[in-house]
Amino acid sequence: MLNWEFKIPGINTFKTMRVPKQRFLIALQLVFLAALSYGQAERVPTQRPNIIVILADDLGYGDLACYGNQINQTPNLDKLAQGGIKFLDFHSNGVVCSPTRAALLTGKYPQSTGITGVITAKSHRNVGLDTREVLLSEILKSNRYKTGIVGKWHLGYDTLYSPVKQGFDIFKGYTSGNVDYISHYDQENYFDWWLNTDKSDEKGYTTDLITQHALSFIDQNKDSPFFLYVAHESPHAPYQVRESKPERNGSPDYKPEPVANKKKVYGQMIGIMDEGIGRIMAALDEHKIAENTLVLFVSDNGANEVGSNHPYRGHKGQVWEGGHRVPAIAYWKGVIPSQTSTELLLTMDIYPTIAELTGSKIPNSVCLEGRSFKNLLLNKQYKSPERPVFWGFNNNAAVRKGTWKLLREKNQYYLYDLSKDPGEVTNVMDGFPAQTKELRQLLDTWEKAKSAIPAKS
Ligand SMILES: [Ca+2]
Repeated sequence: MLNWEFKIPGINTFKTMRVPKQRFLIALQLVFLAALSYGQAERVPTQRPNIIVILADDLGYGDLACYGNQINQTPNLDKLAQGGIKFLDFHSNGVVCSPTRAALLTGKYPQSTGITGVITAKSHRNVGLDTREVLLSEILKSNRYKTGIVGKWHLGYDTLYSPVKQGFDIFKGYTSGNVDYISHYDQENYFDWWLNTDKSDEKGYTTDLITQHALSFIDQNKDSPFFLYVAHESPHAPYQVRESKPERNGSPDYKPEPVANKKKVYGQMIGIMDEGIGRIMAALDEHKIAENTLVLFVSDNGANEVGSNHPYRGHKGQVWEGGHRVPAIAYWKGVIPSQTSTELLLTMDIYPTIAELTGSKIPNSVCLEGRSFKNLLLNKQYKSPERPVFWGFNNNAAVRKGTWKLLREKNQYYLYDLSKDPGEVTNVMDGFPAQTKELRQLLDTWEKAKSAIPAKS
């Protein structure tokens, strides 16, 4: 056997080693392969990455600077969109709050869970997401993840339905659709700020409290895989910034001062949320876990009239695009390459995606309706699922297949090819009877199946 001589640097001197030729060639190959992989933009992600899902409340498609807003300042989200995937065709499953949250945590259409509408503070005090559902938090907890939710729950007021009974190790936030950002009373004047199952008179502006609790959760769990659900209140009403006076104090007789410039305050509220997201991202870098953490940002439904769903029609509560096409960003330092995606995705797809990414086992009894987009995130071969997708709220509903969308509002049907008419301006139902018939049948079948599931809200 021939021995080759080469030199490697020692601390003070060069040492000479004698290495068999074969081993030397293998080593050379390994160095070559390592150099090749170093040259690629993405790294192979870890087996059990941390997951942070940030849900904005009522943030419209056109509300962020990176989605074309000319007024609102969102430098941190813009940075994530620039460095990760900016989704252009991502949709909330619901057009109001509770249904989308049910879809996120169950991986199903909200109609499959009975959460078809808002779990209102007034009329649904005893209603909640069925505790027999196996939530995303539960499968991650079973996979030895630390799990936390900070912010809005809105899937049940009674502590029977508390997040800490459904897979979350901690819950710091509120159960209602919204709370006063300063006093933490909800719209029915129930005090609504919780640390797990106990009410907590914690002082502070809601958005800042959510950020602070997110930061301490990350700090406490940085050494183990974690799942953090940051359910922001921003920019949902009431329109308040840090220095605003409370609009509610628990008394129905309290008369707050009217908000002078709602649009301006709305933009500032988005800015404060963005600032908090910047702090979360900085914390990931500081703890050196950014390359081990997937961050998903998405809104729970379109904006109301105060915000912007530009360039889409309609708003929160409607099945026009503006009600459910939402800003969505995936960011994972060093793993996800910078790109824009036009894939059609929904909130319910997040559950199976995270389950697959983290290797979390989904019990056989669970029938997910969402589809994993893991390969899209990892820049591997990804084939968009061939599927129609549906929305429903009150008596209005919509179905989308490919670029075609049929919707029903106030018992009137409308058909659009979104590739030609994204703003849903001209109803082309009369010119496309075959598409109308197919989509109508799909929608009828879906609605019939879902109507067999009792609605709770
Ligand atoms: Ca909402």
